[in-house]
Amino acid sequence: EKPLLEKMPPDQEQALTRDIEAEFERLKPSAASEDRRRKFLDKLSRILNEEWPGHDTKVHAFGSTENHLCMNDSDVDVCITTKCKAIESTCKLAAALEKRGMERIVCVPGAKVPIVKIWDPEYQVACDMNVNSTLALDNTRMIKTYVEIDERVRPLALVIKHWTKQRVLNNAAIGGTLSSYTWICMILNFLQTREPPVLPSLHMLPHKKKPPNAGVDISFADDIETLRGWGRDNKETLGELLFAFFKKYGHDLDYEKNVISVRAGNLLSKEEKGWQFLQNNRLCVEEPFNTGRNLGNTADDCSMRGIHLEFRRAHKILAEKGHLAECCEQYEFP
Ligand code: 3AT
Ligand code: MG
Repeated sequence: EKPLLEKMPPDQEQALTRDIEAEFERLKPSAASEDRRRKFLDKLSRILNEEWPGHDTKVHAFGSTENHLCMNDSDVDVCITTKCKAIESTCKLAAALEKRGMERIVCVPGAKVPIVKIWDPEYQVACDMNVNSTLALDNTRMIKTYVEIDERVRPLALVIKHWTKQRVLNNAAIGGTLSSYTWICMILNFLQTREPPVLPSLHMLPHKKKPPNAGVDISFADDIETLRGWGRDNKETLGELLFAFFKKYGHDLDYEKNVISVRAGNLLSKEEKGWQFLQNNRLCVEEPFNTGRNLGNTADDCSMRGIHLEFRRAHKILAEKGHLAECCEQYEFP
């Protein structure tokens, strides 16, 4: 075997950086798509307040609609806050939404966080909604803050997200792979561990304590004005970063030992977390707020082997030819 390529040749790296910038322009949601999402959110709020007036019901978007990592086909994640008991019963909520013209309604009342899934034919958006489960609003605020710190984060993360979708590595629920949220934590931790780092750990920087949400500490440094440009000592280009991302997860990371921790801004060991014997612990990614949870546990050993091979495939393509398009080619099922 040839020795591993540490860095791309400069001309190849510059071409890759240009390809990432161009791909980012293509992936960014259009103004029309942003507009459809906003109109959908207004309509949902109107429906809920007409059906059940006087309960101080509000509609909050979270996930990619809010964290700057939205793509044209992303769903809209919504948290409804309300004092209304009927809305809290997800099945009554689902029935009301059906009456008002929503389609493809799925009600998941028994889940850890009960949700209703709908499709709005008018604005052509899919939406997952929960009621009064606001913790995701806080982790969304964290992702958004990280994305705003350095202007390389958004294009890099969107291109990697596109790669995960093209290679069928982005389906925690049925595919046994990883959710976008898990992928984003892996990207952020990669940027936190560059030398010098592109991103800090917002949990480790000094910050004001906030009151806990459902018993969980939700405070972290979030004053974007003082954080912007924090990573300017790192001069790596988008091409260098993407190449290094695939190299790290394809070749350098010791999956036996390490836990990826955005909270710590570093790698921790499975031993110090007491995670040596968890189920599906091949990939360990600490949830930054519920730190006892491993976001990587949606992938079993078999699908982790597949994901690992995909990192190596991407690294090899970039090392040999540097072609982003080939790297992101749609996976062909055998
Ligand atoms: P897409 O553009 O929809 O692929 P996304 O950022 O919206 O990306 P998801 O739809 O997977 O990501 O998840 C929506 C949000 O739900 C992201 C995060 O705020 C929250 N979330 C998802 N999974 C978890 C989890 N395991 N623990 C806590 N929060 C989670
Ligand atoms: Mg989403």
